[in-house]
Amino acid sequence: MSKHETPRDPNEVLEEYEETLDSVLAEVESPDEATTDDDISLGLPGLSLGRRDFMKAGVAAGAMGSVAGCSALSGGDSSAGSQSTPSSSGASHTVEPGEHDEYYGFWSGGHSGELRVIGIPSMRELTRIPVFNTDCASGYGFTDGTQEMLEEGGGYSWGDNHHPNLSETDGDYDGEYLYVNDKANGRIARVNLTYFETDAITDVPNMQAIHGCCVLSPDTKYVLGNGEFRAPLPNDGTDAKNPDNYTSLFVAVDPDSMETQWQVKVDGNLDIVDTGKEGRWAISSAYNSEEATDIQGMTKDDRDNVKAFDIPAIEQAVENGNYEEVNGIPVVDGTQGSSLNQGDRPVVKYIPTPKSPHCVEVGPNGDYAFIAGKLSPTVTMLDLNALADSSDPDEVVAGRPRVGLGPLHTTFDGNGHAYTSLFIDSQTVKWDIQAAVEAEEGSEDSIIEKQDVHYNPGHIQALEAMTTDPDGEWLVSLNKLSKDRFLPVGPIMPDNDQLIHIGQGEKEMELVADHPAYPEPHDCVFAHKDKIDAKKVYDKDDYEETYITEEDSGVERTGENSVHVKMTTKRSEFGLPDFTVQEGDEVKLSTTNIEGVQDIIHGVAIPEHDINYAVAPQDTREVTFTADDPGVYWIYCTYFCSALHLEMRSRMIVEPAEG
Ligand code: K7E
Ligand code: CUA
Repeated sequence: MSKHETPRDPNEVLEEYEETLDSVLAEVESPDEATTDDDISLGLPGLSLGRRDFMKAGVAAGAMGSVAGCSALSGGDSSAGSQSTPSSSGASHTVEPGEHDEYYGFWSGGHSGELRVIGIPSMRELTRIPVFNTDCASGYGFTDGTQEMLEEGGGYSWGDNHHPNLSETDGDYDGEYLYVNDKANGRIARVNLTYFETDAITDVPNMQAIHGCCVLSPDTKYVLGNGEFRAPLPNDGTDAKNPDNYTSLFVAVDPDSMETQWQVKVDGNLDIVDTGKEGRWAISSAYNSEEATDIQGMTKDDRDNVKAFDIPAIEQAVENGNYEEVNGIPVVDGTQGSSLNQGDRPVVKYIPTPKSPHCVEVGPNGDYAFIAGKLSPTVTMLDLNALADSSDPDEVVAGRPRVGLGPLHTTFDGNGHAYTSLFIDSQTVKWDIQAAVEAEEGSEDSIIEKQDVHYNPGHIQALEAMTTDPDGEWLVSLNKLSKDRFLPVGPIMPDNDQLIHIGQGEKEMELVADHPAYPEPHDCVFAHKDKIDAKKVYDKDDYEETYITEEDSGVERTGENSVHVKMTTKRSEFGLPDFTVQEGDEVKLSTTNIEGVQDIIHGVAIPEHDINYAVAPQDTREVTFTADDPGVYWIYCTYFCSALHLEMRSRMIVEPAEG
């Protein structure tokens, strides 16, 4: 029986809530976490709150639940487990066997380095796309083209992807590409959405961590990246011990050539970035305006400077030659003291905002940028239309509702509502955008309801919320901790992605599903299925590789110590039953899958040579390796392709070198 059919007694829930609160308080009272007797740290570095504040916040949330009889009590109950619950509003996220989901969801995979494609609303994982990692199932990072791409993209074996972004035309997704950052090594990658494969990786010069990443709306003129870590420029050992001379950079990468176009250096750290809808403003959140190197220093001040990058003004500066070239890249000076920031068209505007603010999301019509306070319980709304004439906070701040503790990210339903994740409160708060503009700063008047999530959410994302026309209906809360929600699987627990029904904003939020996620998604983005045209069979015209026919199969000696082996794959044989090379030969092996039928994949595995890769219908893949040791090596197919799959084999015979 579902919890919805037997709603719980609100008093019982309140009591339970108080108990949880007590145990949280007991936890944070341990001496190394408490800053003073009266202040408690809540697990978020640098944050301390008066205990009474915290009690108030907790009780208020509980009380709100009981008054509204809202889903925080019925649907958000922690015993829902890893199953989905039938929805009391009739919203179903079930997708029947054989049916397709309505939306593609693209999840960043954090330090796993991959992307995951998840169907919405079923939350079924459809595939994974290796980006900064290697993947032995597909052969990504092992085949010639992909290995080179990773090598030229810095040669790292891992990356930390946070922010997936879909390419746009006229402010809407065009289904062509997805761009994602590597926070670890300062890279930006591109994924081709025709074949769902990574096709470019750019190792951006002069930058260590690229954290925030977005495309410039409305037509993807640039892929923009935020340098989070301050470092000397150039970082060549000079001035290494003098943090006063460190700097943070903002970068623009060309979406077609994937080449770095220009950078802007700024004061303080950059964090997350999003753009307005008119191609002029890129807004970056920021922390560490203090320019410190330790946590106490970074969180000292009450305000940090959000930066508004004026893209056409920056382009003008580059065109006028107002830059310094560092490692081949034009770097424009956007620091506060820069001459480029003194006139009436500064390249960067600095807007003081409380406190170590984390996210920036620009709302659907491009009027406001929403900047969540992280260490302040507020969201600051910047009026993008007022920005051209002023950067005075009194003139450009359109609203500042008090939403709850630890606000991190905001998303939209397209019907005037904003939804903000509350890391510390473990809630999603829904609020009215216009009401927040009309209310006093710090007022809670705009808040409509709060939904408990489990636990500690980072990003939240509603359907197509980053376009000019969001679709509403579903929202996903990407919760960092799952604690007790799933069967224990050892100490490294999954995250918990929760699906929340929001309708068109007219309904109460309703939690409908829990989905464990392998570490560690940060963000996701959704596109309606009609906007993406994924091919099921390769089109050989899209690739330069030589297509190999059955007649081409054979061994060609290309040098004294090198051979080119060509062979086809089809059910259930390789084009060569065996082939012979000499010890020490460099072997280039090209394989074409000549099948024209969808979903018939063949794998090419060569034992003891560290080789396995997939060849999809009409695709050609190549590997190059050295045949070091004489002997017989069975080559076998790793995709179960037919009833005679086990028999699908070839032999590589390596003859001993003479003498
Ligand atoms: Cu995790 Cu967008 Cu990198 Cu916020 S970021 S949570
Ligand atoms: Cu081809 Cu199995």
